[in-house]
Amino acid sequence: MSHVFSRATIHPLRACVVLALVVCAAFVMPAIFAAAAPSASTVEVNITKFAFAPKEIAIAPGTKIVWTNHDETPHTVTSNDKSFASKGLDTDDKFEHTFASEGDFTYYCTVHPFMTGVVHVHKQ
Ligand SMILES: [Cu+2]
Repeated sequence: MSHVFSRATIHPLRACVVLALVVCAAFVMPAIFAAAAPSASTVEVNITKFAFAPKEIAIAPGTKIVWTNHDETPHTVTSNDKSFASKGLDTDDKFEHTFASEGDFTYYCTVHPFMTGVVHVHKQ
């Protein structure tokens, strides 16, 4: 009886170790590979207090930027060369764009043209 009991108490510990290894393999290893290949990443830009934050950002080609409007006021993300343009973004709305090629891309909010930002896309 005591033999069964001790197996029952050790087994969850083993399961815990296995779980830790699985978590390590599932999350830590991809993170290491992702750090080695930054071209497939996503970067967040916040729209808050009538400004893009960060206003200026440098990324590698292939990076996706996700803008999120945290203001109570609608804003847009509109590039000066019209290569990308969001609809009017209400509170908590998101807009994303993947920058495939190198260059400097300036953008602004069509509702508030004083709101400007720039994305520098260069191999890093
Ligand atoms: Cu705006």
